[in-house]
Amino acid sequence: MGISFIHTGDLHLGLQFENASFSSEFANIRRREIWETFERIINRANERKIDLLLISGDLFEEEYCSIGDIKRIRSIFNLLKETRVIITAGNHDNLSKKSLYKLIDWPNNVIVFEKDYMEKIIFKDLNVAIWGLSWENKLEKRNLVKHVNLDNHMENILVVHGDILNKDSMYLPIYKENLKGFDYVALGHIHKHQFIDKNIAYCGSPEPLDFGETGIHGIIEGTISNGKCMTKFIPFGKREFVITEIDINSSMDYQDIINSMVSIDTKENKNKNLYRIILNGFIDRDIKLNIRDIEGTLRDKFKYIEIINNTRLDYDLEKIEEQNNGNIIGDFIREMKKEGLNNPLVKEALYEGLEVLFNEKVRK
Ligand SMILES: [Mn+2]
Repeated sequence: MGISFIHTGDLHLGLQFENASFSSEFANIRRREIWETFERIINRANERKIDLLLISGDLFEEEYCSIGDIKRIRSIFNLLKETRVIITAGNHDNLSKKSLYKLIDWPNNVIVFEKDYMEKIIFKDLNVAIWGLSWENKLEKRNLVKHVNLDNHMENILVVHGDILNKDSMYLPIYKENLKGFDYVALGHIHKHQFIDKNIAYCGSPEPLDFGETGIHGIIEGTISNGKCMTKFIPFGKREFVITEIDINSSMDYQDIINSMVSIDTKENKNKNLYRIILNGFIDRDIKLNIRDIEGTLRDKFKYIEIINNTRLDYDLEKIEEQNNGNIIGDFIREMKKEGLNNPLVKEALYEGLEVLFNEKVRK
């Protein structure tokens, strides 16, 4: 016996990615992929005959969803054969008076917490009490997760969206000392998965949403049997966001620079993941990189790539010093050389100064 569960949340279905760096075309692709991953989670629950699907808030983006989207979520939940769904609303899908949650009837296997105080739902056949509460606003400074008396003859699970890392948070601060006795606490809000304790966890967003969410994303799967909770993080995201920095130096030619980017990962990963490449260092001033051009060139090698150019144009210092003997530029170079150009900070300062003196800034 025992209970099996999948813990997910922070899907943000319907998100428009207005703050992300993608084109609207890519935003559309990404939005579709989040729907697909939501369906994959449902399929997995069916395949593994999971008892409980715990959704810890931010299932959808209220602002961008229509009633059609909510009906689509319902029809996906309808695919579940044996799994019961327990939903707590977060800040992005909060249960305000005009909440989309309230506009449709949910199937019998789907329960949404409707109050902003601790309530429990009991499934007698599973011998489990599931506790939770939902947000009613976009901000929530109150500590709503109060200590509750648990029935120790049952397993007890808490599902909630909030911030356990900061007691002064505006995003529903949660005090760990109030969580004593729960067999599992399913948290939402922080998009990077993490175990606060072995039975208290943020599942993270199953599909990362932007370059602020690098690393592997997925879901948490677990079982509870006689008060013993076992959990496991399961990588489940279709793609990862990857940020890589590359050091360029002035001996590299155009093709070397292109190759340095192409060689950052395997072909398989480049077809799967989303890359932001940051170019640092010094670049031969005759090369004249056009970053948008390079992104275009590399588009057939990467599923998605964006380049940030932080390089500086290299200077022929000997020649400039000679040409400026006796004026401020010549003096400046000589003084900085004394400081030692092997120190990257000194070289940085010299180039920064020369760019100002020559009145040329690198075009980014
Ligand atoms: Mn979220």
